[in-house]
Amino acid sequence: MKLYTCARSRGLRVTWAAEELGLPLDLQMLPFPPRKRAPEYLAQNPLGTVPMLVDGETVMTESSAIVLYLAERAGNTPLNIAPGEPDRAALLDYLHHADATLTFPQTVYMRYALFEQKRGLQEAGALYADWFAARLVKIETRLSTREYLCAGRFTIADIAVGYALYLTTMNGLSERLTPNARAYLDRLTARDGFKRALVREDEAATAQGAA
Ligand SMILES: N[C@@H](CCC(=O)N[C@@H](CS)C(=O)NCC(=O)O)C(=O)O
Repeated sequence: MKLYTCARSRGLRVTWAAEELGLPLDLQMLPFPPRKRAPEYLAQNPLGTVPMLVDGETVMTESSAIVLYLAERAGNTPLNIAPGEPDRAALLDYLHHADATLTFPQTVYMRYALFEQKRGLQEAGALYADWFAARLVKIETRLSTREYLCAGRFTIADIAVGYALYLTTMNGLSERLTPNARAYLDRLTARDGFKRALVREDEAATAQGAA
């Protein structure tokens, strides 16, 4: 399986899941943003986004869906929750919540408040930072009685949501994290699998000239 990605992008969900699952992944590192710095990538992925997983005829461009695909490919793993098992619906819910509700507003904030300041839309960016902070309520409440989001154990839902929280450490929004979310992020980033994923991405990016 080939993963086209940029270090620390949403592709980190996939690199991290592969480490936790013990699955081999051929990392193809790209400079960020690929649409500007690796335009030849558009021939493979017209969106220009990362990550993109290529597994034979299978091509996927949604990080949370790729993580579920890897868990299913790994077979019987405690990182997944099988159909019919309690919290299966919660797993699906948090896999989508991770990107649609917790990552998306941060990307709007980053675009308008940090990257494109000349367009005069910083206020819109700041409003999306507030929007993100308000949306933390769902995991903050859930984590008040749990260490992990689903099934009383670490699962791919934690990888998907964990990346959304980790993103705050790179974009300046970590001060907005609520207490349970912050403690949860600390637990997740202390995992060996997470640390190995960071090192793998950095080493591959350096070796492939995409740092
Ligand atoms: N919903 C997609 C979003 C993919 C995405 O937008 N990735 C960002 C990096 S985190 C990207 O490629 N940005 C570059 C661009 O939009 O040109 C996912 O979860 O994988």
